[in-house]
Amino acid sequence: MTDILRKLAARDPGEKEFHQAVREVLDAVAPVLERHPEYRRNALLERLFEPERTILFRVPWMDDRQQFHVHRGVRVEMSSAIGPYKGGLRFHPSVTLGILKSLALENVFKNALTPLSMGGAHGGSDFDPKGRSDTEIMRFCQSFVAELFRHIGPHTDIPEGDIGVGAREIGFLFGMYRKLRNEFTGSFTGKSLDWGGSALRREAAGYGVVYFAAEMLAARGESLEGKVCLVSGAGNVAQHTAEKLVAMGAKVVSLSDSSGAIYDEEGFDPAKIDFIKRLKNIRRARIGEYVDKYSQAVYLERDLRLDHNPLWKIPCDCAFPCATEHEIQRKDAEHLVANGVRLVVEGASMASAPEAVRLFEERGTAYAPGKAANAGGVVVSGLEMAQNSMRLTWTAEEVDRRLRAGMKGIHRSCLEAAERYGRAGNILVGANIAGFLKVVRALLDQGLV
Ligand code: NDP
Ligand code: 2IT
Repeated sequence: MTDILRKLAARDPGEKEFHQAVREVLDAVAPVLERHPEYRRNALLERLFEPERTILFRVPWMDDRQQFHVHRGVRVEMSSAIGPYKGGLRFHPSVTLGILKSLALENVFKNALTPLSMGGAHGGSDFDPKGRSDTEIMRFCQSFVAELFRHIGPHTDIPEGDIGVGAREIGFLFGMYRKLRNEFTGSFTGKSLDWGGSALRREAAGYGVVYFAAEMLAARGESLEGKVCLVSGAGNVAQHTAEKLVAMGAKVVSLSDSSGAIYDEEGFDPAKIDFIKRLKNIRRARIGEYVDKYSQAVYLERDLRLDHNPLWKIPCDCAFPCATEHEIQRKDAEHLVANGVRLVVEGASMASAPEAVRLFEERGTAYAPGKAANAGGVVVSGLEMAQNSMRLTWTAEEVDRRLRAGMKGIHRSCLEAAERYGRAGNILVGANIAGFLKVVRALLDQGLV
Protein backbone atom coordinates (compact mmCIF):
# COMPACT_ATOMS: atom_id res chain seq x y z
CA MET A 1 0.00 0.00 0.00
CA THR A 2 2.98 2.26 0.38
CA ASP A 3 3.10 2.19 -3.44
CA ILE A 4 -0.23 4.03 -3.49
CA LEU A 5 1.04 6.71 -1.13
CA ARG A 6 4.28 7.01 -3.07
CA LYS A 7 2.41 7.55 -6.33
CA LEU A 8 0.11 10.13 -4.77
CA ALA A 9 3.04 12.02 -3.28
CA ALA A 10 4.89 11.97 -6.60
CA ARG A 11 1.91 13.17 -8.57
CA ASP A 12 0.78 15.93 -6.18
CA PRO A 13 3.77 16.65 -3.92
CA GLY A 14 2.20 19.75 -2.33
CA GLU A 15 -0.85 17.98 -0.89
CA LYS A 16 0.50 16.67 2.40
CA GLU A 17 -2.84 16.97 4.21
CA PHE A 18 -4.42 14.75 1.59
CA HIS A 19 -1.60 12.20 1.80
CA GLN A 20 -2.12 12.09 5.55
CA ALA A 21 -5.87 11.53 5.16
CA VAL A 22 -5.17 8.70 2.71
CA ARG A 23 -2.64 7.14 5.10
CA GLU A 24 -5.23 7.12 7.89
CA VAL A 25 -7.69 5.30 5.66
CA LEU A 26 -5.08 2.80 4.42
CA ASP A 27 -3.95 1.97 7.96
CA ALA A 28 -7.52 1.45 9.13
CA VAL A 29 -8.73 -0.67 6.21
CA ALA A 30 -5.63 -2.91 5.99
CA PRO A 31 -7.46 -5.93 7.52
CA VAL A 32 -10.29 -5.53 4.99
CA LEU A 33 -7.86 -5.54 2.09
CA GLU A 34 -6.27 -8.71 3.41
CA ARG A 35 -9.63 -10.45 3.39
CA HIS A 36 -10.62 -9.06 -0.01
CA PRO A 37 -7.78 -9.23 -2.54
CA GLU A 38 -10.33 -8.46 -5.28
CA TYR A 39 -10.45 -4.86 -4.01
CA ARG A 40 -6.85 -4.35 -5.03
CA ARG A 41 -7.34 -6.19 -8.33
CA ASN A 42 -10.16 -3.83 -9.19
CA ALA A 43 -8.03 -0.74 -8.43
CA LEU A 44 -10.61 0.39 -5.90
CA LEU A 45 -8.08 2.31 -3.83
CA GLU A 46 -6.73 4.13 -6.83
CA ARG A 47 -10.29 5.07 -7.79
CA LEU A 48 -11.25 6.11 -4.28
CA PHE A 49 -8.28 8.45 -3.89
CA GLU A 50 -8.62 10.19 -7.26
CA PRO A 51 -11.45 12.76 -7.24
CA GLU A 52 -14.12 12.10 -9.85
CA ARG A 53 -13.81 15.78 -10.73
CA THR A 54 -11.98 18.84 -9.40
CA ILE A 55 -13.24 22.25 -10.42
CA LEU A 56 -10.85 25.19 -10.06
CA PHE A 57 -12.08 28.65 -10.95
CA ARG A 58 -11.34 32.34 -10.71
CA VAL A 59 -13.41 34.45 -8.30
CA PRO A 60 -13.03 38.14 -9.11
CA TRP A 61 -14.83 40.62 -6.86
CA MET A 62 -14.80 44.27 -5.85
CA ASP A 63 -14.50 45.56 -2.29
CA ASP A 64 -16.32 48.58 -0.82
CA ARG A 65 -13.45 50.90 -1.79
CA GLN A 66 -13.82 49.71 -5.40
CA GLN A 67 -10.57 47.74 -5.29
CA PHE A 68 -10.54 44.58 -7.40
CA HIS A 69 -9.49 41.21 -5.95
CA VAL A 70 -9.08 37.75 -7.41
CA HIS A 71 -9.40 34.57 -5.34
CA ARG A 72 -9.44 30.92 -6.24
CA GLY A 73 -12.63 28.89 -6.01
CA VAL A 74 -12.53 25.10 -5.70
CA ARG A 75 -14.97 22.24 -5.62
CA VAL A 76 -13.56 18.75 -5.16
CA GLU A 77 -16.19 16.19 -6.22
CA MET A 78 -14.60 13.12 -4.72
CA SER A 79 -17.16 10.34 -5.07
CA SER A 80 -20.77 9.97 -6.18
CA ALA A 81 -20.78 6.17 -5.93
CA ILE A 82 -23.59 6.06 -3.36
CA GLY A 83 -25.36 9.39 -3.93
CA PRO A 84 -24.93 12.97 -5.18
CA TYR A 85 -21.80 14.84 -4.08
CA LYS A 86 -22.37 16.44 -0.69
CA GLY A 87 -20.15 18.55 1.53
CA GLY A 88 -19.23 21.96 2.84
CA LEU A 89 -17.71 25.15 1.44
CA ARG A 90 -14.90 26.75 3.44
CA PHE A 91 -13.81 30.38 3.13
CA HIS A 92 -10.51 30.80 4.97
CA PRO A 93 -7.08 32.13 3.95
CA SER A 94 -5.48 28.77 4.87
CA VAL A 95 -7.52 26.89 2.25
CA THR A 96 -5.45 24.86 -0.23
CA LEU A 97 -6.36 22.14 -2.70
CA GLY A 98 -4.69 19.57 -0.42
CA ILE A 99 -6.87 20.54 2.54
CA LEU A 100 -10.05 20.52 0.46
CA LYS A 101 -9.19 17.10 -1.01
CA SER A 102 -8.62 15.72 2.49
CA LEU A 103 -11.98 17.13 3.65
CA ALA A 104 -13.71 15.74 0.55
CA LEU A 105 -12.24 12.28 1.25
CA GLU A 106 -13.31 12.58 4.87
CA ASN A 107 -16.83 13.35 3.67
CA VAL A 108 -16.94 10.29 1.41
CA PHE A 109 -16.59 8.12 4.52
CA LYS A 110 -18.66 10.30 6.85
CA ASN A 111 -21.57 10.55 4.44
CA ALA A 112 -21.50 6.80 3.83
CA LEU A 113 -22.05 6.24 7.55
CA THR A 114 -25.29 8.25 7.60
CA PRO A 115 -28.72 6.73 7.04
CA LEU A 116 -29.26 8.66 3.76
CA SER A 117 -26.79 7.72 1.05
CA MET A 118 -24.76 10.71 -0.07
CA GLY A 119 -21.52 11.03 -2.00
CA GLY A 120 -18.60 13.15 -0.82
CA ALA A 121 -17.30 16.58 -1.83
CA HIS A 122 -15.81 19.71 -0.33
CA GLY A 123 -14.97 23.12 -1.67
CA GLY A 124 -14.23 26.69 -0.83
CA SER A 125 -11.83 29.53 -1.37
CA ASP A 126 -8.76 31.19 0.11
CA PHE A 127 -10.93 34.30 0.60
CA ASP A 128 -10.82 35.67 4.18
CA PRO A 129 -14.26 36.88 5.26
CA LYS A 130 -12.93 38.35 8.52
CA GLY A 131 -13.45 42.12 8.72
CA ARG A 132 -15.40 42.25 5.44
CA SER A 133 -18.72 44.11 5.27
CA ASP A 134 -21.99 42.36 4.41
CA THR A 135 -21.92 43.89 0.92
CA GLU A 136 -18.38 42.64 0.33
CA ILE A 137 -19.39 39.15 1.46
CA MET A 138 -22.41 39.31 -0.83
CA ARG A 139 -20.35 40.33 -3.86
CA PHE A 140 -17.80 37.60 -3.19
CA CYS A 141 -20.51 34.93 -2.78
CA GLN A 142 -22.27 36.07 -5.96
CA SER A 143 -19.06 35.89 -7.95
CA PHE A 144 -18.22 32.46 -6.45
CA VAL A 145 -21.59 30.99 -7.41
CA ALA A 146 -21.59 32.64 -10.84
CA GLU A 147 -19.16 29.87 -11.78
CA LEU A 148 -20.09 27.11 -9.32
CA PHE A 149 -23.78 27.11 -10.37
CA ARG A 150 -22.89 25.21 -13.57
CA HIS A 151 -21.60 22.26 -11.59
CA ILE A 152 -24.11 21.81 -8.78
CA GLY A 153 -27.79 20.93 -8.43
CA PRO A 154 -30.16 18.95 -6.22
CA HIS A 155 -29.32 15.64 -7.94
CA THR A 156 -25.66 16.41 -8.67
CA ASP A 157 -23.83 18.25 -5.92
CA ILE A 158 -25.33 19.98 -2.90
CA PRO A 159 -22.97 22.32 -1.01
CA GLU A 160 -23.38 23.40 2.63
CA GLY A 161 -21.46 25.70 4.99
CA ASP A 162 -18.20 25.06 6.81
CA ILE A 163 -15.58 27.38 8.35
CA GLY A 164 -16.36 30.95 7.28
CA VAL A 165 -19.58 29.96 5.55
CA GLY A 166 -22.70 30.23 7.70
CA ALA A 167 -26.32 31.27 7.29
CA ARG A 168 -25.46 34.69 5.81
CA GLU A 169 -23.20 33.23 3.10
CA ILE A 170 -25.59 30.38 2.24
CA GLY A 171 -28.29 33.04 1.74
CA PHE A 172 -26.17 35.00 -0.74
CA LEU A 173 -24.98 31.85 -2.53
CA PHE A 174 -28.47 30.41 -2.83
CA GLY A 175 -30.00 33.73 -3.93
CA MET A 176 -27.63 34.06 -6.87
CA TYR A 177 -27.95 30.37 -7.72
CA ARG A 178 -31.74 30.70 -7.85
CA LYS A 179 -31.51 33.74 -10.11
CA LEU A 180 -29.03 32.15 -12.52
CA ARG A 181 -30.91 28.85 -12.75
CA ASN A 182 -34.37 30.40 -12.63
CA GLU A 183 -35.54 27.64 -10.33
CA PHE A 184 -36.08 27.09 -6.61
CA THR A 185 -34.60 23.69 -5.77
CA GLY A 186 -32.74 22.21 -2.83
CA SER A 187 -29.32 22.78 -4.33
CA PHE A 188 -27.79 24.02 -1.08
CA THR A 189 -28.44 22.90 2.48
CA GLY A 190 -28.16 25.11 5.54
CA LYS A 191 -30.90 27.35 4.12
CA SER A 192 -32.96 29.54 6.42
CA LEU A 193 -36.09 27.98 7.89
CA ASP A 194 -38.25 30.53 6.04
CA TRP A 195 -37.04 29.47 2.61
CA GLY A 196 -36.48 25.74 2.49
CA GLY A 197 -34.19 25.02 5.42
CA SER A 198 -34.61 22.30 8.01
CA ALA A 199 -35.26 22.73 11.70
CA LEU A 200 -32.05 22.11 13.67
CA ARG A 201 -29.65 22.17 10.68
CA ARG A 202 -27.69 24.97 12.33
CA GLU A 203 -27.49 23.02 15.59
CA ALA A 204 -27.03 19.59 14.02
CA ALA A 205 -23.26 19.10 13.91
CA GLY A 206 -22.74 20.20 17.52
CA TYR A 207 -25.78 18.38 18.90
CA GLY A 208 -24.72 15.27 17.01
CA VAL A 209 -21.23 15.43 18.53
CA VAL A 210 -22.78 15.40 22.00
CA TYR A 211 -25.20 12.58 21.15
CA PHE A 212 -22.20 10.58 19.91
CA ALA A 213 -20.24 11.29 23.09
CA ALA A 214 -23.27 10.24 25.16
CA GLU A 215 -23.35 6.91 23.26
CA MET A 216 -19.63 6.36 23.92
CA LEU A 217 -20.12 7.01 27.62
CA ALA A 218 -23.28 4.90 27.80
CA ALA A 219 -21.28 1.97 26.37
CA ARG A 220 -19.05 2.37 29.46
CA GLY A 221 -22.00 2.68 31.83
CA GLU A 222 -21.46 6.43 32.25
CA SER A 223 -23.18 9.69 31.30
CA LEU A 224 -22.27 13.32 30.62
CA GLU A 225 -23.78 14.45 33.90
CA GLY A 226 -21.18 16.43 35.87
CA LYS A 227 -18.33 15.80 33.41
CA VAL A 228 -15.92 18.74 33.05
CA CYS A 229 -15.62 19.47 29.34
CA LEU A 230 -13.27 21.56 27.22
CA VAL A 231 -14.68 22.82 23.93
CA SER A 232 -12.49 24.68 21.42
CA GLY A 233 -13.72 26.99 18.66
CA ALA A 234 -16.56 29.47 18.98
CA GLY A 235 -18.34 28.96 15.68
CA ASN A 236 -21.32 26.90 14.63
CA VAL A 237 -20.08 23.50 15.83
CA ALA A 238 -18.48 24.74 19.07
CA GLN A 239 -21.50 26.82 20.15
CA HIS A 240 -23.96 23.99 19.70
CA THR A 241 -21.66 21.38 21.20
CA ALA A 242 -21.35 23.56 24.32
CA GLU A 243 -25.09 24.27 24.35
CA LYS A 244 -26.10 20.60 24.19
CA LEU A 245 -23.42 19.54 26.70
CA VAL A 246 -24.82 22.06 29.19
CA ALA A 247 -28.37 20.85 28.48
CA MET A 248 -27.25 17.27 29.22
CA GLY A 249 -25.75 18.20 32.59
CA ALA A 250 -22.05 18.55 31.72
CA LYS A 251 -19.88 21.41 32.95
CA VAL A 252 -18.36 23.24 29.96
CA VAL A 253 -15.51 25.53 30.94
CA SER A 254 -13.91 26.76 27.70
CA LEU A 255 -14.34 28.04 24.16
CA SER A 256 -11.83 29.66 21.81
CA ASP A 257 -11.24 31.42 18.52
CA SER A 258 -8.13 31.89 16.43
CA SER A 259 -6.87 34.64 18.78
CA GLY A 260 -7.21 32.83 22.10
CA ALA A 261 -9.37 30.89 24.56
CA ILE A 262 -11.65 31.71 27.47
CA TYR A 263 -11.67 29.62 30.62
CA ASP A 264 -14.66 30.00 32.93
CA GLU A 265 -14.13 27.68 35.88
CA GLU A 266 -17.77 28.14 37.01
CA GLY A 267 -18.96 26.65 33.72
CA PHE A 268 -21.30 28.08 31.08
CA ASP A 269 -25.06 28.33 31.45
CA PRO A 270 -27.66 29.07 28.73
CA ALA A 271 -27.40 32.86 29.34
CA LYS A 272 -23.62 32.82 28.89
CA ILE A 273 -23.95 30.74 25.72
CA ASP A 274 -26.52 33.21 24.33
CA PHE A 275 -24.07 36.01 25.05
CA ILE A 276 -21.36 34.13 23.11
CA LYS A 277 -23.72 33.48 20.19
CA ARG A 278 -24.55 37.19 19.94
CA LEU A 279 -20.86 38.10 20.28
CA LYS A 280 -19.73 35.74 17.51
CA ASN A 281 -22.73 35.55 15.16
CA ILE A 282 -24.14 39.09 15.25
CA ARG A 283 -21.33 41.37 16.35
CA ARG A 284 -18.67 39.09 14.80
CA ALA A 285 -16.32 40.11 17.63
CA ARG A 286 -13.48 38.25 19.35
CA ILE A 287 -14.13 35.63 22.05
CA GLY A 288 -11.80 37.55 24.42
CA GLU A 289 -14.62 40.06 25.03
CA TYR A 290 -16.35 37.40 27.15
CA VAL A 291 -14.09 38.17 30.10
CA ASP A 292 -15.13 41.87 30.03
CA LYS A 293 -18.64 40.75 30.93
CA TYR A 294 -17.85 37.69 33.03
CA SER A 295 -14.87 38.82 35.08
CA GLN A 296 -14.36 35.49 36.89
CA ALA A 297 -13.28 34.02 33.54
CA VAL A 298 -9.72 34.25 32.22
CA TYR A 299 -8.50 34.86 28.70
CA LEU A 300 -5.63 32.72 27.41
CA GLU A 301 -4.05 34.47 24.47
CA ARG A 302 -2.82 32.13 21.76
CA ASP A 303 0.92 32.26 21.21
CA LEU A 304 1.47 31.09 17.66
CA ARG A 305 5.15 30.43 18.39
CA LEU A 306 4.20 27.62 20.78
CA ASP A 307 3.65 24.14 19.43
CA HIS A 308 0.78 23.64 21.83
CA ASN A 309 -2.45 25.45 22.68
CA PRO A 310 -2.81 26.55 26.35
CA LEU A 311 -6.46 25.54 26.22
CA TRP A 312 -5.62 21.83 26.27
CA LYS A 313 -3.61 22.24 29.49
CA ILE A 314 -6.81 22.78 31.48
CA PRO A 315 -7.76 19.60 33.38
CA CYS A 316 -10.94 17.97 32.06
CA ASP A 317 -12.85 14.70 31.73
CA CYS A 318 -13.83 15.20 28.09
CA ALA A 319 -12.32 17.25 25.26
CA PHE A 320 -14.28 18.45 22.23
CA PRO A 321 -12.00 20.10 19.62
CA CYS A 322 -14.46 22.02 17.40
CA ALA A 323 -12.32 24.64 15.60
CA THR A 324 -10.15 23.22 12.84
CA GLU A 325 -7.92 20.34 11.68
CA HIS A 326 -4.82 19.32 13.63
CA GLU A 327 -5.63 21.69 16.47
CA ILE A 328 -4.62 18.94 18.92
CA GLN A 329 -0.92 18.32 18.38
CA ARG A 330 1.09 15.61 20.17
CA LYS A 331 2.07 18.06 22.92
CA ASP A 332 -1.59 19.01 23.51
CA ALA A 333 -2.52 15.33 23.67
CA GLU A 334 0.24 14.76 26.23
CA HIS A 335 -1.25 17.50 28.45
CA LEU A 336 -4.75 16.09 28.08
CA VAL A 337 -3.63 12.54 28.91
CA ALA A 338 -1.47 13.67 31.83
CA ASN A 339 -4.52 15.47 33.26
CA GLY A 340 -6.61 12.30 33.01
CA VAL A 341 -8.85 13.03 30.01
CA ARG A 342 -11.29 10.13 29.50
CA LEU A 343 -12.89 11.00 26.18
CA VAL A 344 -11.81 12.99 23.11
CA VAL A 345 -14.60 13.58 20.59
CA GLU A 346 -13.89 15.60 17.46
CA GLY A 347 -16.35 18.26 16.32
CA ALA A 348 -13.80 19.56 13.81
CA SER A 349 -12.77 17.22 11.02
CA MET A 350 -9.28 15.72 11.55
CA ALA A 351 -8.95 17.84 14.71
CA SER A 352 -6.22 15.64 16.16
CA ALA A 353 -2.86 15.28 14.40
CA PRO A 354 -1.88 11.63 13.71
CA GLU A 355 0.72 11.65 16.53
CA ALA A 356 -1.96 12.82 18.98
CA VAL A 357 -4.31 10.04 17.83
CA ARG A 358 -1.51 7.53 18.32
CA LEU A 359 -1.04 8.71 21.90
CA PHE A 360 -4.77 8.39 22.65
CA GLU A 361 -4.67 4.83 21.29
CA GLU A 362 -1.55 3.94 23.31
CA ARG A 363 -3.07 5.30 26.53
CA GLY A 364 -6.53 3.83 25.98
CA THR A 365 -8.24 7.22 25.85
CA ALA A 366 -11.65 6.82 24.22
CA TYR A 367 -11.38 8.73 20.93
CA ALA A 368 -13.88 9.49 18.18
CA PRO A 369 -12.75 11.03 14.88
CA GLY A 370 -14.74 13.81 13.23
CA LYS A 371 -15.77 11.55 10.36
CA ALA A 372 -18.00 9.69 12.82
CA ALA A 373 -18.68 12.19 15.61
CA ASN A 374 -19.50 15.29 13.54
CA ALA A 375 -21.68 13.45 11.02
CA GLY A 376 -24.77 15.01 12.62
CA GLY A 377 -24.34 18.01 10.31
CA VAL A 378 -24.64 15.94 7.20
CA VAL A 379 -27.34 13.73 8.74
CA VAL A 380 -29.59 16.79 9.01
CA SER A 381 -28.40 18.06 5.60
CA GLY A 382 -29.74 14.77 4.27
CA LEU A 383 -32.99 15.39 6.13
CA GLU A 384 -33.15 18.91 4.62
CA MET A 385 -32.76 17.37 1.14
CA ALA A 386 -35.49 14.83 1.90
CA GLN A 387 -37.87 17.57 3.11
CA ASN A 388 -37.09 19.70 0.02
CA SER A 389 -37.87 16.76 -2.27
CA MET A 390 -41.17 16.10 -0.51
CA ARG A 391 -41.95 19.83 -0.19
CA LEU A 392 -42.80 19.50 3.46
CA THR A 393 -41.19 20.43 6.76
CA TRP A 394 -40.67 18.37 9.85
CA THR A 395 -40.82 19.77 13.38
CA ALA A 396 -37.69 20.29 15.44
CA GLU A 397 -38.76 17.32 17.60
CA GLU A 398 -38.99 15.06 14.56
CA VAL A 399 -35.59 16.17 13.21
CA ASP A 400 -34.00 15.80 16.65
CA ARG A 401 -35.39 12.28 16.97
CA ARG A 402 -33.92 11.34 13.59
CA LEU A 403 -30.59 13.02 14.38
CA ARG A 404 -30.29 11.17 17.66
CA ALA A 405 -31.19 7.86 16.06
CA GLY A 406 -28.72 8.60 13.25
CA MET A 407 -25.85 9.23 15.67
CA LYS A 408 -26.72 6.11 17.65
CA GLY A 409 -26.70 4.10 14.41
CA ILE A 410 -23.32 5.52 13.35
CA HIS A 411 -21.83 4.69 16.75
CA ARG A 412 -23.16 1.14 16.48
CA SER A 413 -21.91 0.69 12.87
CA CYS A 414 -18.43 1.85 13.86
CA LEU A 415 -18.25 -0.56 16.80
CA GLU A 416 -19.60 -3.48 14.76
CA ALA A 417 -17.15 -2.91 11.91
CA ALA A 418 -14.21 -2.58 14.31
CA GLU A 419 -15.21 -5.78 16.09
CA ARG A 420 -15.65 -7.73 12.84
CA TYR A 421 -12.11 -6.89 11.80
CA GLY A 422 -10.40 -7.59 15.12
CA ARG A 423 -10.11 -4.02 16.45
CA ALA A 424 -12.94 -4.05 19.00
CA GLY A 425 -13.74 -0.67 20.53
CA ASN A 426 -11.66 1.35 18.03
CA ILE A 427 -14.05 3.93 16.57
CA LEU A 428 -11.46 5.38 14.19
CA VAL A 429 -10.87 2.01 12.57
CA GLY A 430 -14.58 1.15 12.64
CA ALA A 431 -15.64 4.42 10.98
CA ASN A 432 -13.12 3.97 8.18
CA ILE A 433 -14.02 0.33 7.59
CA ALA A 434 -17.80 0.83 7.66
CA GLY A 435 -17.62 3.81 5.28
CA PHE A 436 -15.07 2.10 3.03
CA LEU A 437 -17.10 -1.08 2.63
CA LYS A 438 -20.24 0.78 1.63
CA VAL A 439 -18.45 2.80 -1.03
CA VAL A 440 -16.22 0.08 -2.50
CA ARG A 441 -19.13 -2.35 -2.80
CA ALA A 442 -21.00 0.30 -4.78
CA LEU A 443 -17.95 0.80 -6.99
CA LEU A 444 -17.70 -2.95 -7.64
CA ASP A 445 -21.43 -3.20 -8.45
CA GLN A 446 -21.28 -0.29 -10.88
CA GLY A 447 -18.33 -1.38 -13.02
CA LEU A 448 -15.30 0.57 -14.13
CA VAL A 449 -16.62 4.13 -14.28
P1 NDP B 1 -17.12 28.43 11.98
O1 NDP B 1 -16.52 29.26 10.94
O2 NDP B 1 -18.53 28.68 12.40
O3 NDP B 1 -16.22 28.45 13.29
C1 NDP B 1 -14.88 28.10 13.24
C2 NDP B 1 -14.25 28.41 14.59
O4 NDP B 1 -12.95 27.85 14.63
C3 NDP B 1 -14.09 29.90 14.86
O5 NDP B 1 -14.19 30.11 16.24
C4 NDP B 1 -12.68 30.17 14.35
O6 NDP B 1 -12.05 31.28 14.97
C5 NDP B 1 -11.97 28.90 14.73
N1 NDP B 1 -10.89 28.62 13.77
C6 NDP B 1 -11.00 28.47 12.44
N2 NDP B 1 -9.81 28.25 11.88
C7 NDP B 1 -8.92 28.27 12.88
C8 NDP B 1 -7.52 28.10 12.95
N3 NDP B 1 -6.80 27.86 11.83
N4 NDP B 1 -6.95 28.18 14.17
C9 NDP B 1 -7.67 28.42 15.29
N5 NDP B 1 -9.00 28.60 15.28
C10 NDP B 1 -9.60 28.52 14.11
O7 NDP B 1 -16.95 26.91 11.46
P2 NDP B 1 -17.74 25.59 11.93
O8 NDP B 1 -18.04 25.67 13.37
O9 NDP B 1 -18.82 25.35 10.97
O10 NDP B 1 -16.63 24.48 11.66
C11 NDP B 1 -15.70 24.08 12.66
C12 NDP B 1 -15.19 22.70 12.34
O11 NDP B 1 -16.28 21.78 12.29
C13 NDP B 1 -14.49 22.55 10.98
O12 NDP B 1 -13.48 21.58 11.10
C14 NDP B 1 -15.58 22.00 10.07
O13 NDP B 1 -15.05 21.28 8.98
C15 NDP B 1 -16.31 21.09 11.04
N6 NDP B 1 -17.68 20.75 10.69
C16 NDP B 1 -18.61 21.70 10.43
C17 NDP B 1 -19.91 21.32 10.14
C18 NDP B 1 -20.98 22.31 9.89
O14 NDP B 1 -22.10 21.88 9.62
N7 NDP B 1 -20.74 23.61 9.95
C19 NDP B 1 -20.29 19.93 10.09
C20 NDP B 1 -19.25 19.02 10.44
C21 NDP B 1 -18.00 19.45 10.71
P3 NDP B 1 -12.20 32.75 14.35
O15 NDP B 1 -13.55 33.22 14.73
O16 NDP B 1 -11.08 33.50 14.98
O17 NDP B 1 -12.04 32.58 12.88
O1 2IT C 1 -17.73 18.82 6.94
C1 2IT C 1 -18.96 18.75 7.03
O2 2IT C 1 -19.55 17.72 7.39
C2 2IT C 1 -19.74 19.96 6.72
N1 2IT C 1 -19.17 21.03 6.63
C3 2IT C 1 -21.19 19.85 6.44
C4 2IT C 1 -21.41 19.10 5.16
C5 2IT C 1 -22.85 19.01 4.72
O3 2IT C 1 -23.04 18.85 3.51
O4 2IT C 1 -23.76 19.08 5.54
